[in-house]
Amino acid sequence: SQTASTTSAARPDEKMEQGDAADYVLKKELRAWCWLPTGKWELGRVQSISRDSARILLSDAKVLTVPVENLLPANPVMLDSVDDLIKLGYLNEPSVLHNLKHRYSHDMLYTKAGRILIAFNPFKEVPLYGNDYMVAYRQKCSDSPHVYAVADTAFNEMMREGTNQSIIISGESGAGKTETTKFAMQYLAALRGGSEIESEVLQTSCILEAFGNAKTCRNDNSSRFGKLIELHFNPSGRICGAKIQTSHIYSYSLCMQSRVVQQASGERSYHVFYQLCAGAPPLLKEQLNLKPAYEYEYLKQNGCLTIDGVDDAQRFHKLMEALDIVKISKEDQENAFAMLAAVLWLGNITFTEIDNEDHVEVHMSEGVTNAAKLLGCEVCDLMLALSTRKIQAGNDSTFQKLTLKQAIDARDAMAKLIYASLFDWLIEQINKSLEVGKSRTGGSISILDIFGFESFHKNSFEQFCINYANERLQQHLYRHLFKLEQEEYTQDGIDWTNINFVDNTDCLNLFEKKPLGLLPLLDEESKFPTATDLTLADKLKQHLNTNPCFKGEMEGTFTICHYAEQVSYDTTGFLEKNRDPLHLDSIQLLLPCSCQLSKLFASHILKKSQNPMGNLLQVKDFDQQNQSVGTKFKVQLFKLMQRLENTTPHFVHCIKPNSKQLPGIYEHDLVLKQLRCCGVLEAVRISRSGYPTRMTHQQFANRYGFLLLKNVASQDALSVSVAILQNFNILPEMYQVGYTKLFFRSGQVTALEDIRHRTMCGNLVVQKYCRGLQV
Ligand code: AOV
Ligand code: MG
Repeated sequence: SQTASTTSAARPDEKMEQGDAADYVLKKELRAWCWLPTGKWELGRVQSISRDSARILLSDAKVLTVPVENLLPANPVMLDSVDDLIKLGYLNEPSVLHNLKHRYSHDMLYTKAGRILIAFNPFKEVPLYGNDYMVAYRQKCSDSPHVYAVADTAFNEMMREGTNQSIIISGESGAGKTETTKFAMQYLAALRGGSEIESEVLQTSCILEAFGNAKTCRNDNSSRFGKLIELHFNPSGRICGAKIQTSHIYSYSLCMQSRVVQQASGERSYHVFYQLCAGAPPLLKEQLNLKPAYEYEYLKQNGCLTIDGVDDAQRFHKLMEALDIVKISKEDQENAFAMLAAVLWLGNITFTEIDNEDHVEVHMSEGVTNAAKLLGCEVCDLMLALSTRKIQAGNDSTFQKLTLKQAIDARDAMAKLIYASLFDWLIEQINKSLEVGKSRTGGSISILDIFGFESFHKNSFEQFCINYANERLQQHLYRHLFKLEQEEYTQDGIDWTNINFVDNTDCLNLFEKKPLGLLPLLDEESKFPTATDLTLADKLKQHLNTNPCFKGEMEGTFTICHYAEQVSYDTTGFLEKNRDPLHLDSIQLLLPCSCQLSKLFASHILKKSQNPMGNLLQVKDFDQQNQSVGTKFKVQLFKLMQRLENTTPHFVHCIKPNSKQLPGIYEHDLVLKQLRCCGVLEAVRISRSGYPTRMTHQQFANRYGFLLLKNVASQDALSVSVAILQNFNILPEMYQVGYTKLFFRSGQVTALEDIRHRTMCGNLVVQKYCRGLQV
């Protein structure tokens, strides 16, 4: 049996007694330190163990008697700050959390969890980045986990094997995905850097953030779109081009657009509007009749116009510089700014009632005149388009007057359509400028930065789509982790058939399965003109209530059991958002405009909706035969996943340590929730059900060989290893011997470490030496 001195060696100031921990494995594992479930997990010292309860001493000197099965074993102190969770003898939740907290409080932001890199957001500047660090990772002088190391691995693998790589960055809003993406890009651009294209690629972030990011209550610089950046390299490892894909993950009527016309309190519209108003040079201001941001309805409605510590005017200058570097012509830049100003002026258009049936006409104001001028149309045409609907009957057309609500919708729809088109157009221009030349490419690295899993008080169609995307991404992660795990076992010739593995296929089926999945049922219901959000909820409940991932509830709500957590959705607005009706009168107005971009946007939308024969549809043919938003989103997602499927993935998961966006605060529950969400614990669990601890024969023999107390120097590493395993009674089901490595079940090495400690004990110098070592 264990004696007190053996395990407390790591904490020499403490003495402990331990009862006879004979056969019961858990008792055996509860050698000295354990975790108690006291609301949150608390570290305690085992004083004694009786038949089924244990006496535990807490840090506040209280002693509790607790049922043994409620306790979890804690790791020895030497494992307090391992840089890979896989090295922890015990992989239980509190041990993982304790390790991460310890590292975070010492500004060690990065920790590996097997094949996933965990990245904490410090919410402050930390000296971990910049040229010196990049050089250190490039020259392999540092082996502590870092996003640079991930980028380096991806790069080397691409160069060595000629395979395309991907870096998949996940995490909840404000966790640091976009910043991490930039660090990875900077590293890859610096590897063989120095030419023009690298700086062009880096400047795209500034442009994308201006047009696609906004202040939300969770993140002052929240990406409201998903992006996949494909960096192409030539055979010598220099970046030779890049391609950005954005439309894959969001769609026309998703959150991206509604922000243009409306924001929740404490939030802003897209940065670029405020930057333009604050920073446009005098001449541009005059051309666009620009006013300060507080003059525009779309910007001023909730009173949030600035962000602490951000100078919008200065950002605008940066933006113009970036547009220059990416070689967007001055003319195109001015056209784009004109479209932004047009959107702002549209928002200032008001209506007056003209009869007692609530019909309206456009109130003549500088809003209409400026908007018409910027769009390149006649004022009267714009007024007509915003207050009437054209009805085509044969060759005749009549105009139906709009009500106030319809007119406001028409105005906002036009603003949204222009902004979304502008965003797409801008990406297209950037891609043209970064296009990979004809030269042979040596491979690519794609970096994915999307919006993370969301669960709010009230969850709507946006969250439904975002969380569905995250389910897909999660499956990608599961499949690869498991596949790679298997490969490692197979390569080393060990038997892996007894490893269980659970994934989220059931939940994905709930979304996708035809005809009775959430998306097909939603599409079906969207086709009925008389359907409502309540009939949708009923329909889902009727068909899906037997599905274990689904719960139909009262009053138009339902719950999905996601891989991360249960989320309850409110069906209000689902049908309308899924149908995504296009505002034809806007297109009809813009098509003949004299302004180049207005025309282009309108024809683009028409072209995108070509009929199956490939003929361009006329405006009059263009009706609701459009694909639904849900289906479009799914198709985009599949295309995106296909691109990732042919790459070797590297996973980075960002963690937000607190919800206050402040440095130095570690909110235990928040971190735990994210770890559960992202599947890190799940990934760790997958490893645990396998053989998480690996050592080469040589490493093992070197570390424990002296315990055999006989001279083994002449023997080969494998024989020494086998002798150790036998001598110390490691049960055969607890390890496997591979061709090059030994694979251990969780906790097994901890037992050997104990013996090693005991043997080396009594000598404080040695002890100190051991504590400094990271195993
Ligand atoms: P996100 O991309 O994950 O959120 P960001 O990358 O925008 O989150 O990070 C949010 C903020 O955290 C940044 O603006 C920085 O102030 C800070 N931050 C993040 N990472 C670091 C770091 N490594 N060092 C210093 N500061 C950092 V969203 O786009 O909302 O899901 O949709
Ligand atoms: Mg982001």
